[in-house]
Amino acid sequence: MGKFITLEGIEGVGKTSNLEYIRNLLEASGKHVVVTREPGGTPLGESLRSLLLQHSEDEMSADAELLMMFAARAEHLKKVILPALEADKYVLCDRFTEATYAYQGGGRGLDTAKIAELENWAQAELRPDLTIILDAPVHIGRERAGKRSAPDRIEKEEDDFFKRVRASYREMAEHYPHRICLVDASQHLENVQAQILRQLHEYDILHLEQPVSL
Ligand code: Z5A
Repeated sequence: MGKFITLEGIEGVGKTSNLEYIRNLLEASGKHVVVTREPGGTPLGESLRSLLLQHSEDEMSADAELLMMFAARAEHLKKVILPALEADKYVLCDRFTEATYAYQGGGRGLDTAKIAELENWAQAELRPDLTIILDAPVHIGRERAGKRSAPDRIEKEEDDFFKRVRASYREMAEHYPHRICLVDASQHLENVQAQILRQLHEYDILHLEQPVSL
């Protein structure tokens, strides 16, 4: 089996920027890497992503949002993630189920037991080998994201929503330290990358010849 690495955090914290950095590190160490994202990663998943993120006159219910995230995920697992892991590849995914706990659980207030049921159904035993949560205060993420593009349906939420999302991510890192780590993403990019490199080493994803110092 390959390894499954996911990147998480509130909007604008630098997931896209750091995904490329991790891909380069893994490829330089000879791994076959599949980079993908959620919601998305398959034709059906990308169609669901458009439905989930576009604005509409008719407000989407939180339950419909949750189920669409898992519909996209079930397709993604079957068509992309599991075949790649079975072929000993490294799967690097921009968001996964921890985003559902943070956004639909923390942000929308849905019962996390419902999310856990769907997680067990869609994924069985599968959990990421490592989830890196890029953590930064909401105003920093929003400021960075705002410079880049117009907000989508979820990005339109108030700051309080994103504060709950962030709190939920931080709780997950506390509860599952064996597979989830927190990186301080409020720092300069080089510093964030140095922290990521150290975590990849500590979680046994990457074997470095030289020790890394921050
Ligand atoms: N969602 C959900 O609700 N439930 C789920 O189960 C899943 C997802 C899977 C789509 O996510 C939405 O789906 C998301 C959660 C929801 N909605 N929200 N919010 P997405 O990942 O596609 O989109 P996003 O969260 O909006 O990410 P983003 O805006 O693309 O941000 P990012 O990838 O983390 O950041 P970035 O593009 O790499 O960086 C933003 C800017 O900051 C850019 O100009 C960088 O050059 C700059 N940057 C990055 N790092 C730094 C540092 N360290 N210093 C200074 N500037 C920096």
